Amino acid sequence: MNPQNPSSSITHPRGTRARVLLSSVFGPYAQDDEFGSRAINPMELYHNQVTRAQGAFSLRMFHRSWGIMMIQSNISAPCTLLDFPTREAFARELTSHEYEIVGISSIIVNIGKVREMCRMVRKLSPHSTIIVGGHVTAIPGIEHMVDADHYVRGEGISWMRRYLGEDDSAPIKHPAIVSGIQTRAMGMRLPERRGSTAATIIPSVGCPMGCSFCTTSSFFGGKGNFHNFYETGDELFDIMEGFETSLGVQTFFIMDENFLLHRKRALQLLERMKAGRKSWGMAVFASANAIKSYSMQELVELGISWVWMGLESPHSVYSKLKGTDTRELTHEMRSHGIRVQGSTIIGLEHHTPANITGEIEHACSHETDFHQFMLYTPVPGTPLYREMKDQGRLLDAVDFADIHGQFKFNFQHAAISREDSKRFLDWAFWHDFEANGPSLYRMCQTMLQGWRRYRDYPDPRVRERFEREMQKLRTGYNAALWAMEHQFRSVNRSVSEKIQALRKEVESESGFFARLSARAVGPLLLWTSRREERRLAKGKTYEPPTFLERTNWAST
Ligand code: B12
Ligand code: SF4
Repeated sequence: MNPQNPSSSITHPRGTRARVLLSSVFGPYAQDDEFGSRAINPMELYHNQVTRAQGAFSLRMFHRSWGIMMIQSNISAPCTLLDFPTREAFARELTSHEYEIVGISSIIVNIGKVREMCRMVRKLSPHSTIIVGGHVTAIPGIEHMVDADHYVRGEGISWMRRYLGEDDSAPIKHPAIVSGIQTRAMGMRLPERRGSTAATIIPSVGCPMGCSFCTTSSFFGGKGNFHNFYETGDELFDIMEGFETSLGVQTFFIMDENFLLHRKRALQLLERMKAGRKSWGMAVFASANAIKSYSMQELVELGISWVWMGLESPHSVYSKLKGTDTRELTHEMRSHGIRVQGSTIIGLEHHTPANITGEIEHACSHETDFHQFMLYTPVPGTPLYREMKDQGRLLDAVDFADIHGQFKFNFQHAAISREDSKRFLDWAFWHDFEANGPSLYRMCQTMLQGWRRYRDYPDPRVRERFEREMQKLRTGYNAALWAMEHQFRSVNRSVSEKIQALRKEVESESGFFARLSARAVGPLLLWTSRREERRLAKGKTYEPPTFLERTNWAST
């Protein structure tokens, strides 16, 4: 029995014959409502917490609920997966089939929706057993807040397998996941061609570094612990090669909190990629000290094209940053064609109204391609939360729906008020945009630097990857640069001039076709961007579509 989950030794009487419905919480999401949706908390990654101040230039896309996709792929019971349902779609599914088990996946902010979904199940499908899983179960006392039968903390595939009487140590089958859906930028939906979007690979959950505020680390066991789905580079290689064929992809979004920390696995993957002549690209999360344990050549040959890295402040105490100058590291990675997504925490213990603008300016001076800002937030389940609770510093009246790091403090900060926390956060996003320009432009800068450096590299896999990126720069991205340059003329002349200089560099490297693309498509993108700005000003929001997928399902 797993001590985190006292219910982990229980099995369902029908075992794998039980019908299972797995669902994410219902939408719409980007609106204020009584179930805990918030307009500032859309179901989007970039527009929620990275490029949200960048208007029409914000990168917009949705991501499926990978946790329940993983569970569905690894159980042999008949199973329906409902992703991003409306309340009506959830009710319809509950009444149109008999489900013995209903599993609801949620994070903390959406507890109000979990409560409502449990109420609906009790009413519409009273014989179903309700299982709640995902980060929401880290809320202390959740058993008294929602009406479910089991609350699954931590890793869910093995729990569900045990519950259905299956072998919980069987190899993990990775579902085919297209990482982003309905991507938009500059008022245009990007075409969803086969292979054009990266595939998501989930090698593990959790992170052994155990930073005190980190919710994913603590949820999967905290310091020193994590859960590996795939131990070796060989296993990862086989999965990636499979998706190269089935999805037609050459890029992968590696959803692992600290992929590069597992050096042996990463280097084994590199060996296989070299032997198999794979010109793959990879977007990864990694801490600065893990990145520093590789040479730039190793990173580039491994296909690392995008790194999400915590920057924090020069005075931070986290061991993942020890001895690393993150500004220098960012600059170096970009000069090797690796896009950097920095992540900065606003409202650390040492921040004061007097020093915080300086710290934000320092963060922006990294000139990352993308920059996430988050409020320092004690989230239920983390060591930081327990510390704040013991010190009596948690603010009682804060709704769980507002504890996500993009609104206001949920604790008493020594020097910064709750109201000011939001002002500083908003200023950080604005300042990064104002000082460094649109992320789309910054990405183009990095891509050009990478191509210039590696176009003649001896390893053809590397040359090919940068050539693929350059091909995008010569065409669509160059047109986007033209549009950004023109849009910024009246907004910020110096940013406009920088974009123009980059466009000219791209054109001098690429000649006629890049110029043609800029002149032919650029004006269209300028028009769609301006139209998008007007739509956004009127309150336009985007919602993900609903997905319904059945497995092991008898057709009658
Ligand atoms: C992809 C992602 C998203 C996607 C949405 C995905 C979706 N469809 O819901 C986007 C980008 C839109 C998003 C948005 C947000 N997210 Co988010 N997101 C992630 C991310 C990066 C990956 C999730 C994932 O797939 N992990 C891998 C899978 C395998 O793990 P898993 O989901 O935890 O599932 C496992 C277990 O939890 C369990 N399980 C899960 N569900 C169920 C259900 C059952 C029945 C059972 C038995 C078990 C079970 O089993 C699974 C396998 O082990 C995580 C970070 C992370 N590393 O996990 C953050 C994370 C989940 N997000 C988080 C947050 C806070 C947000 C936002 C509020 C943005 C913000 N301000 O940070 C918004 C909320 C949007 C909204 N309105 O709901 C937090 C949650 C914190 C918490 N404790 O609740 C996380 C942990 C990031 C972080 N470190 O702060 N997010
Ligand atoms: S290094 Fe990153 S993922 Fe790991 S515990 Fe710290 S914040 Fe979390």
